[in-house]
Amino acid sequence: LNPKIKSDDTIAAIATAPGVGAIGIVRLSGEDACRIADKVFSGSEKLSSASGYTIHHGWACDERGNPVDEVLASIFRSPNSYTGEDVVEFNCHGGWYATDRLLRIILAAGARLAEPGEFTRRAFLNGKMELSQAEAVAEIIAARSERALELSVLQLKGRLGEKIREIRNSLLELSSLLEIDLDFSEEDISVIPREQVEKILNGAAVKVKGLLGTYSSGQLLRKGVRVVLVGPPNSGKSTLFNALLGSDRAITHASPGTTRDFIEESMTIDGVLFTLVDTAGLRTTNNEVEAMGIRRTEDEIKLADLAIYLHDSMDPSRPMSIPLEMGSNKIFVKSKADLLGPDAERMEPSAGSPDGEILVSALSGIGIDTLKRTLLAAAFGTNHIEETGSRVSSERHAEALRRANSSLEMALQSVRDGLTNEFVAVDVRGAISAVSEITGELTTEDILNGIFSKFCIGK
Ligand SMILES: Nc1nc2c(ncn2[C@@H]2O[C@H](COP(=O)(O)OP(=O)(O)OP(=O)(O)O)[C@@H](O)[C@H]2O)c(=O)[nH]1
Ligand SMILES: [Mg+2]
Repeated sequence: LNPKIKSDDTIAAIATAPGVGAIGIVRLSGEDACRIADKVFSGSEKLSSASGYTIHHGWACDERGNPVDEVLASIFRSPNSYTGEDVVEFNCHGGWYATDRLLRIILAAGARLAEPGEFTRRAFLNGKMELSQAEAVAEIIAARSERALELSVLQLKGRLGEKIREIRNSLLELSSLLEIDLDFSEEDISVIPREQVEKILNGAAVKVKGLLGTYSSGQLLRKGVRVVLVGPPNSGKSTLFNALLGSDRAITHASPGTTRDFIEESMTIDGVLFTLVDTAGLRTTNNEVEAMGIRRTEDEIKLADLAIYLHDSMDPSRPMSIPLEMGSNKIFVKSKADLLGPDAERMEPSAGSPDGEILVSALSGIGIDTLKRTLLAAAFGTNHIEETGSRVSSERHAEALRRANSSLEMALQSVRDGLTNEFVAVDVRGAISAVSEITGELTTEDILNGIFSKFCIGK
């Protein structure tokens, strides 16, 4: 089932982002990496005879010997490289053209353009890293906040893998005990007492559930928290949006119905990425364009992780009633607190007060910090961030853990129902397969394609 498909091709790709920059990197990996590199490299020494962990200065030249760029070639020898194969990394000049030109002469010299993620896929297939670590590489590249980076780095260091291996090892042990037990079943001896089976199963189930419990916060830390600002026209949504971002991004105006389309921008609070969405004010309108904007607001509420409902402090009408199905997590804000006079500051309720409104003034800044703290608390609970440690942050891992969990539940049920070990063993094997998919002890071509196709070329 484990298609350790190895391709003999030597692959090449640009590893740096296109655009103006000091250095560009083109890398090669495969058996012929040094030989192909030598065809384009002219320096004092042949790269084919260079040893690993050495750097060589020279010129990259095209097939007619014309210099293309001045380069440094770093040599990594199998198995001590990222992919486990021979790797050559050319540092050339960055920019729009130089790196591209170097890649083209390398391809002309016999390398094949790498598929997205193919370097990392080879690293996994050659046993350089677990599958969850390979995924962490892509997550580090995609990280857009300190917390997202932190989480991915922990995964790259193998923290998640360690926990998965713990679970897997205990279940493998149990599985082999159950197998032995099956061999003796004719003779009516039990090698392993039922209580012990139950204890091991419970232990694994607790760990699996523990990991699953970290998923919602893990996912929010990785992807960021989407927060939509909602309220009647003129309640100050756009002004608050700007105040939270600290920039004059959205148009604000005294006339209601200013914002028509939604606008989104990102910010961080405490290293966590938040995407704020400013929307068209909700009201009944005959204006077709405004009505279209309002429909988009309703869509945005459904998409968001959190919704801030604004109510103008000066507005005598009752705060808008919110349809139940809209947005799971709501924060209520009384806007324009400065208009309430000098007492407003004293009236500010503490963060997270149950269904209390937070008094905020986008103009004077009253309540902005409270609102930020409330956003963090609403997304993660009050002591979320203090507890560090690895979390499950990918749907693929969560889905595998859910399967492991239900297999363990079924195994436990079989034990409680007094069924024979045969039944227990089947579900234990199911749970082992599920957790093995996370680290990649068990994998399929489909799983690998799903993971690596999302990578960028050159990684
Ligand atoms: N005094 C005071 N005025 C505010 C405050 N926030 C917004 N306003 C004013 O209220 C008016 C409406 O503000 P916007 O931010 O455009 O309101 P909105 O909710 O985005 O309105 P629509 O886009 O029309 O739905 C503007 O004249 C703002 O200057 C505040 O904190 N204090
Ligand atoms: Mg607006």
